[in-house]
Amino acid sequence: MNVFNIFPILLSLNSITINNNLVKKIVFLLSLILIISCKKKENNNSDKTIADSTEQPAEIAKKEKKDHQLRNIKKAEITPTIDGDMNDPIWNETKWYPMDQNWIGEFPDVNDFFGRYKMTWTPEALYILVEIKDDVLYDQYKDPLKLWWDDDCVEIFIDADNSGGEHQYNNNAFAYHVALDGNVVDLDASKKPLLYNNHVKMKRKTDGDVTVWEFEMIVFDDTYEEGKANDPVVLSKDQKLGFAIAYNDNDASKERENFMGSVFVPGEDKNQGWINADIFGTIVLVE
Ligand SMILES: [Ca+2]
Ligand SMILES: [Ca+2]
Ligand SMILES: [Ca+2]
Ligand SMILES: [Ca+2]
Repeated sequence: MNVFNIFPILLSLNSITINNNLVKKIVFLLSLILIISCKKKENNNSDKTIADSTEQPAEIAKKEKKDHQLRNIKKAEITPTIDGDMNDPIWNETKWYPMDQNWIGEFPDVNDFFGRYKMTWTPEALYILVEIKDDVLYDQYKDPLKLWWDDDCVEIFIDADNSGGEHQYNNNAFAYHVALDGNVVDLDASKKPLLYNNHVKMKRKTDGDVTVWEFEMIVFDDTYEEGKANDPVVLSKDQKLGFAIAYNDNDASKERENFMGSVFVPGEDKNQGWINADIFGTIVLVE
């Protein structure tokens, strides 16, 4: 019942029987309720005004990478020797992670491909040990800058500030393709492939169908400019980086037969690592 409709009723009651003082008290009480309810309404409105004024337009708000496959990476007290041997102390203390995500091609059987890796760090670099079982090592193009992804190669994805986002023709992140002969290739800002052999050092040893690849990777962030003097990122405890690793396997075909990665990629198109750093996992450097 509307409060205003009560007043005439009360007044008519007054003229008939009810004590005048009592009516005054009731009117006072109802007025008080009316004032309080109006005040409350006012406050609600002012709250909404504040909320509206602080809302940012969607395009201004920075889109942040959502961390996934969050993993702690242990520091090496003794820097591993890059020689393709896994007898360094740190490799005995760290666990294997699988390269079991089918990014391109049919899921390979264990004789065709099996891959796993370990990681560690020092302030100077990231170190990666990769063990690959691949029946045929294939290097059809001797020119390292020709269709480099169609030869057997390990591809290492690194995003120094874990920003995620697009990195196809910029240095927001890197996708280093490391070939059997140790050449390191990625696309640069001019949309051309470049050798980055001074970013990643690799030695490998093959025994039968198993190859041990050992990497030392110096990390550069998005301020990197080709041809200029660039300071590498000094790695430190609690630092977060975007990371993924994959293997392009070709045994005798014109194009790569499959591409096996370390991280699940949602959606139909799994071959996104070379463009989109959002799909990288997140590593945290610990001591
Ligand atoms: Ca070693
Ligand atoms: Ca194979
Ligand atoms: Ca970045
Ligand atoms: Ca192969």
